[in-house]
Amino acid sequence: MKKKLAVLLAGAMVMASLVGCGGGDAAPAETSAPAEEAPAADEAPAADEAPAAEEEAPAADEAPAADGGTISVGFAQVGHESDWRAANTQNYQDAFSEANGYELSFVDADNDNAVQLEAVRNFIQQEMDYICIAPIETAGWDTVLQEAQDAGIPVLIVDRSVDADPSLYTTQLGCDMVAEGETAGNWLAEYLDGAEAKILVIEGSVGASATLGRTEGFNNIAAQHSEWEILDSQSGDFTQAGGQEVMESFIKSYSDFNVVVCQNDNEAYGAMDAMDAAGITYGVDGDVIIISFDATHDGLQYTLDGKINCNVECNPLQAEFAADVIQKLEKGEAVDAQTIVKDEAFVAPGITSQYAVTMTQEVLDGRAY
Ligand code: GYE
Repeated sequence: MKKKLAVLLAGAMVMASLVGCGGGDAAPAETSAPAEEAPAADEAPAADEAPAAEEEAPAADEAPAADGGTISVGFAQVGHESDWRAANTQNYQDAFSEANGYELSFVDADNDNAVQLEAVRNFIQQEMDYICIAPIETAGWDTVLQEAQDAGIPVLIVDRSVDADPSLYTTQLGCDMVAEGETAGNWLAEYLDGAEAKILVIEGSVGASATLGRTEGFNNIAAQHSEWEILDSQSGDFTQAGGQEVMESFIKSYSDFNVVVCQNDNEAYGAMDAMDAAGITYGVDGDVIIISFDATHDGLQYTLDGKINCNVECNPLQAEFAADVIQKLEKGEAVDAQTIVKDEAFVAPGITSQYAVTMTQEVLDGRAY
């Protein structure tokens, strides 16, 4: 519908968003979006028609395309590995509804890189107005991003990040995974207060920015603590079954550990099952400290119950930020090269921390996902 206009805006907006960010570490944008042909008169954004700029992300029921047409969006989602992912998918389906003026083509790539790449290529072939990619892995995106750019389709990298040249996509939005890992490490240092730690890490999916960032952030803090030892670090693939399997194998290999770091809540549920079966106690009254990430509703219930000591949030409700970017592009406004979705951390009752909020029933009641 809005193809030609979107094509023309894409190049200009990448430039503008980088300027808006003061350059950052993003590579200089090129005037890369191929100008196809001049827009027909009825497609040109008339200034007096453009809605006023919004300070905040538009409400979900905000009016859609500036020209009144439906906006087609292809979303290549990671999969359905976790509760976090389910909440994220639902959030996109709600925000990019027909009622809101969108036609959303949703593909669940089931954690398979080839399926995800093919989905993006199909979106390009179908001439979607916009493409959102939640990249399974950081690597391997240059070629297909170039193809999208050659086709003049703006790409939003959402949730996770890629290691491709930033000039190949319009914007990236998501949580700061390194900061999350550092929060976990800082909290642990504060809690242990100089005591020894023998740490087991259940990582997320191999090659995912969520895994790489949380690992890097936690390791940054661990490097400052000679009294800490990371005994092992294995992928549980962000699933409950994966978390359980890795924990079972850790229990066979290590008899002496006092911290388990699970890189998402579902892995923590699996790890708790494995420890229950082995008679190992955990949480505020147990022998093993559990750190988790995501802070989904169930994860926070375990935190409130004192089973998970510290749960570092990653907010899955990110679609409004993506919709805001698309609405800005539709109106010819600049967009930021990157949007960081803010996180908090939560600790079990009885713990007070400068890095985290102490859990209460009220906090849990306010958590919809
Ligand atoms: O932590 C995990 C999900 O990329 C932040 O992916 C996301 C992670 C999230 O499977 O539960």
